[in-house]
Amino acid sequence: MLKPQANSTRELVNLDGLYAFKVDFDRSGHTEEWFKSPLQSDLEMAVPASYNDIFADQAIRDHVGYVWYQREVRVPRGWAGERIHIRLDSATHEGMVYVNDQLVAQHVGGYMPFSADITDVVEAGRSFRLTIAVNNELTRATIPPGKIVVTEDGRRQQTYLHDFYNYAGLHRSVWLYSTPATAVEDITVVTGYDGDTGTVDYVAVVLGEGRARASLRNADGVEVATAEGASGTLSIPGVVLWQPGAAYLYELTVEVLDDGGTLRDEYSLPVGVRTVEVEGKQFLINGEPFYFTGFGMHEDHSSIGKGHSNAHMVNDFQLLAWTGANSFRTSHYPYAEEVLEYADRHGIVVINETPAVGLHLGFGAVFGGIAEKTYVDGGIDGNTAASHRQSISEIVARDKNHPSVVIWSIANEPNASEEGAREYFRPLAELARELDPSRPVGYVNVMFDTPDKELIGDLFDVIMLNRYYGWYLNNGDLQSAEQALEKELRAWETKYGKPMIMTEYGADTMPGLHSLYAQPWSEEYQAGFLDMYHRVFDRVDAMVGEQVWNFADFQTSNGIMRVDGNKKGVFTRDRRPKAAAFALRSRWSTLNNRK
Ligand code: BDP
Repeated sequence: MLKPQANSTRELVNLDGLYAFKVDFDRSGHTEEWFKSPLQSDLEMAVPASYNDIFADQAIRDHVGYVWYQREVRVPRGWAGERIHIRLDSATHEGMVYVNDQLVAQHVGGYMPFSADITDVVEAGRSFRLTIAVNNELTRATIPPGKIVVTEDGRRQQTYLHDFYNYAGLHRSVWLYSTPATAVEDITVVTGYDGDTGTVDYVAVVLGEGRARASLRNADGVEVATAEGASGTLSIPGVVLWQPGAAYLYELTVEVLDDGGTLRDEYSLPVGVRTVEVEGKQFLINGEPFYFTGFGMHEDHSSIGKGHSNAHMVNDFQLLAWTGANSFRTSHYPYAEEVLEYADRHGIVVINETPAVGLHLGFGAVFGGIAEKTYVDGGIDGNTAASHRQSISEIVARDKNHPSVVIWSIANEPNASEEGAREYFRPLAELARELDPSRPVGYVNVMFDTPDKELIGDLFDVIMLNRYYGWYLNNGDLQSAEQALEKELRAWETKYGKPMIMTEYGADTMPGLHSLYAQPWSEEYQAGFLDMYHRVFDRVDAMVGEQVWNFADFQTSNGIMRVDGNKKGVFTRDRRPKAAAFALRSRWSTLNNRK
């Protein structure tokens, strides 16, 4: 799944900006065929952004169902004879794309790109009406799952078991692009090294007839290796490895030539040469033990919600660097591709997570409902599993070539102790490994599924734990929390003997609330809480990483446990530091990142 690019054989037009916008309150847009004429609405909506917080209208914010976007698009004159495609970097959670009167693409899964070849329905030099219907509904068959309930007075409400607001809309860019008839359709690279010789194994999928060749340039633009054919190995004498904190990228270019030697297509991809392995209780990058420091994050900002913004992204990365973080987890869904590209360029290590969050129906009780069984028909069942397979396949297809990505996290806090968990997860773990044998695979474990109850850890390479001793348990009593935490970590170490990462630990904190005492919600309590965890991590051998929950405060659904969202951020939602940020900066900038 190659990201579109402009080069000597391909053109790219960005379609971000303002679109006509209409909320489908009566669910009549499809029957009335709104795509066939200009949308009857005064509203305009910016792309990319979530629409929820833009309109000062509760009905729009709470809407469950489709919203419609529309604009005119002109196909460049010079594109005659080329294949023409439309691509949405995401539509949350379902997108239906119409070119004039025709449906050209439909995709479910809110955090992944999809595209359509529209060559046959558009004309170079002419314009067309682009209409996109975006649906925010979540059901037990979607990833993440959710459930729509109907109130007594007939209003539909979206419920879900994950702790972040169900922002929706066109969160990422929209593109029009051209490719030649003979084209590079996909590239997969796997890197390695032997001594100071690096290797880049590449496999290209080529559409149409042509002779493929590959070349590799170093960061100075000097060609260092070439190979003939659609697949092969490029060797790099005196390789410079991609290292955490010291990124180095080569550029791989795959070209397709016709019989006469004329260039038909080319595609270039940044490549970082590095290896990732699990050995005993260690996590190795380039053969050296790596210790993760950083955060679980969210794509979340005020006004734009989950909309991608390069300015906010750069600011978030700068704050990561300021704290001394070397990594983050894309909790709880794949982030915009720009985020991974940035991490590639700056040597930040990523745990890349699918949107499989909320697969624990026992959590219903926590969110004010009832605790249900998870692995039953109509619960997390075969339909959910089919979407989950799609999520895993798509995240690997999109992100397999990023050196920054070192672990696939295939789920966050699923029920891992109930009957059915093994049957559900075994094929998914196998699928992830089959699609990408080059990276460790894990899932993130919830606090209820302690090592005495948990049933699936042996299916994975790393143990990733979210723990809240001192918050949801032992609230305000960090001494008891410290003992309980250490006891549990040692039990995991004994049970599996695998590398362990604390993927979440944190305390809700009101900025500006101070206390001399161990008082939950105060800035001092958050700092003391983290400090306690760090003491324990430093005593447990198998711990190979710490990622605080969360990087910044973020919006959630309503509930008595949330005050305008989740306040476990080390930064506020507008990215001001709480006291804990300084404490982390002091630990992480002095901590030797290799334990
Ligand atoms: C965990 C979830 C995370 C929540 C966090 C919390 O993985 O999404 O936001 O707890 O409660 O259950 O703050």
